[in-house]
Amino acid sequence: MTGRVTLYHWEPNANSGKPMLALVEKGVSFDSHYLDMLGFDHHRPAYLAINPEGTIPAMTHGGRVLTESTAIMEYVDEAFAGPPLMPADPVERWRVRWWMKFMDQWLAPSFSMIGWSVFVGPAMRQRDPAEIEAAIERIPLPERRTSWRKAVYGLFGEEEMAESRRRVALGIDLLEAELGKREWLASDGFSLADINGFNLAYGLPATRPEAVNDQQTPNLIRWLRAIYARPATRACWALGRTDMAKRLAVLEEQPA
Ligand SMILES: N[C@@H](CCC(=O)N[C@@H](CS)C(=O)NCC(=O)O)C(=O)O
Repeated sequence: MTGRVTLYHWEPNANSGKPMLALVEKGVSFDSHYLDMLGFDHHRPAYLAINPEGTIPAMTHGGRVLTESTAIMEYVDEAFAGPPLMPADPVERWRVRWWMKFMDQWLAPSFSMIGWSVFVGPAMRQRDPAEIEAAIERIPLPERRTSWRKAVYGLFGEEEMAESRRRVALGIDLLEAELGKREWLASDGFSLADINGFNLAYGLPATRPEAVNDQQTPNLIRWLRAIYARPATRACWALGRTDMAKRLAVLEEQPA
């Protein structure tokens, strides 16, 4: 399959950052189409014509439209030349997929709930309530409308927030233990599991310095620094337009 690649993405972060980093690691040139998520760009007709669900990211390759960030990464790895981002060994491939499923299904929603509650919600409450409510009404997926309302009106329950905090703490412990076993998360080579995990965890040394630091989580910090040092990661994070990307600056510091 030939044809231009266009990636519709927000900040290099979470689901948007996954296919971004996979494309750059593979050396695939692509048109970057930045969507301002807090400006509701992804709910406008021009983007809904590409992804009717109105979630980010999406990628077009020639006439194909691809959605779902992890599935897009696997497509990128298989459809293009460049360094392989999946190991050859079946057990290591299983481990990559185990980690990606665990992160996508179990851990990322908890990171997301905390992020939406402490970042998206307060940012939205600075704006005109009528404008925000009209924007929420235009969201195609009912479950996303619910999440936006919970974030904007501060409706995340204490129980669900506590469960999210528990999962993030457990996720940190599991990553630290796994990264004590080998250089990269799922195999001896850099893989899609590392791209996935970095997009989830890169902000932790800045946002949770008491839990993620050289003393308590040396393996996790070593791994984050190693990924941040890769030219592809630098190139990707340079595409960020908000202050979110600045959280990476902590990774410039070397252990004392
Ligand atoms: N499972 C999808 C989730 C996509 C998703 O929910 N993306 C978030 C951004 S990380 C989004 O579009 N949020 C904005 C919204 O729901 O309006 C994937 O991995 O691509």
